[in-house]
Amino acid sequence: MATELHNLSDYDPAVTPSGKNKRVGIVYAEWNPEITYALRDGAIKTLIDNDVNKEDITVASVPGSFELIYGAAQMAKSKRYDSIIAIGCVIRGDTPHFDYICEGVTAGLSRLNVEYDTPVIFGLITTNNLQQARERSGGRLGNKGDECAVTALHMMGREWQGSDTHNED
Ligand code: DLZ
Repeated sequence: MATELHNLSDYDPAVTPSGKNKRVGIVYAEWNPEITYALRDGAIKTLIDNDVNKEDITVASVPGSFELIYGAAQMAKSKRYDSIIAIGCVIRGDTPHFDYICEGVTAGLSRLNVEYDTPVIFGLITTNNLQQARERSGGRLGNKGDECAVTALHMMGREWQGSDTHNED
């Protein structure tokens, strides 16, 4: 989450795993395009900056954030990706059923993380107004797309069945 002390675009390249030979699917919502296009472009740039080949990034759009669940599920079922980033933006002031959409997308994407072997990264911005969304999509608080890309790199770079995740103590 962005705070006054944490910029979404800040990360330490020294501890960020390389994305070499990794394949990433990005699904983004066309609703609030000013925001979601900026998030999408931030994610792509950060992946490429960290060695993911441009050809190994597949980008698909869906009409609104609710459809991110279906889009991400199709990508997960294909088994073609090492990680999937789902990007959307829901603005409370413009959305009478804000809570239903946010809860639906959160529950749907969470479920995919349990049902499939591909990590799905949560790139849904939920804000009270457009200004807050702008601040998180390349503005004052950085770009959540960057944060999602770095999170994907970490999730793809870990060894889940090996000793890496086991603390001997
Ligand atoms: C319908 C709707 C509304 C009112 N607001 C948003 C929004 O702020 N952000 C977003 O991504 N999508 C919105 N949608 C569209 C829904 O996500 C979905 O596409 C429709 O309800 C059709 O399933």
